[in-house]
Amino acid sequence: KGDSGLSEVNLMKRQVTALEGQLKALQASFSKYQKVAAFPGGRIVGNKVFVTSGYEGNFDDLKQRCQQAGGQLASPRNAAENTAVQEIVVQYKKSVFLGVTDIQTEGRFKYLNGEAIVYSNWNTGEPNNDKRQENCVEVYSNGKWNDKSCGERRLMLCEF
Ligand code: 293
Ligand code: CA
Repeated sequence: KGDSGLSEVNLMKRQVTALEGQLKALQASFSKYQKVAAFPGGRIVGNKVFVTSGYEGNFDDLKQRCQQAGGQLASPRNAAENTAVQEIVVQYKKSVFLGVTDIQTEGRFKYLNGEAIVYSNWNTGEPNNDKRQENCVEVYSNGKWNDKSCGERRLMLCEF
């Protein structure tokens, strides 16, 4: 019986470590769903949740507020995610700013982490950089994208 007690302790230590990992993942997942449950404008698409509080502001303001909340501005990476964004635009009757800009290099739209966009849904004739001052992206109620001045105020939509 000498070292069997010790190995049982080691086994339990491993089980505790495994449970700690599972608990951490569960807590992260739960905190996302809590955010959706807290606001009427939440959408769940796969692993991602989109949440708005109804707040409106310019791009820098919205970007900072999503970050502060532990998320980032909505950055739809496929048609299903874009449809979820569109539904929220329709529900609130307000267009949103995406976490997509060509601030760094005109005409090259990127996510906020600097990655080139992998999906887009530009309206016909967009992006047109109207008056050479449109580096942000808004979403219309038909789900189509328009580049727009970052100084405009739009609905805040964060993703987690
Ligand atoms: C121009 C031409 C319009 C277009 C508009 C937007 C502004 O006024 O057709 O809808 O620009 O691109 O962001
Ligand atoms: Ca435009």
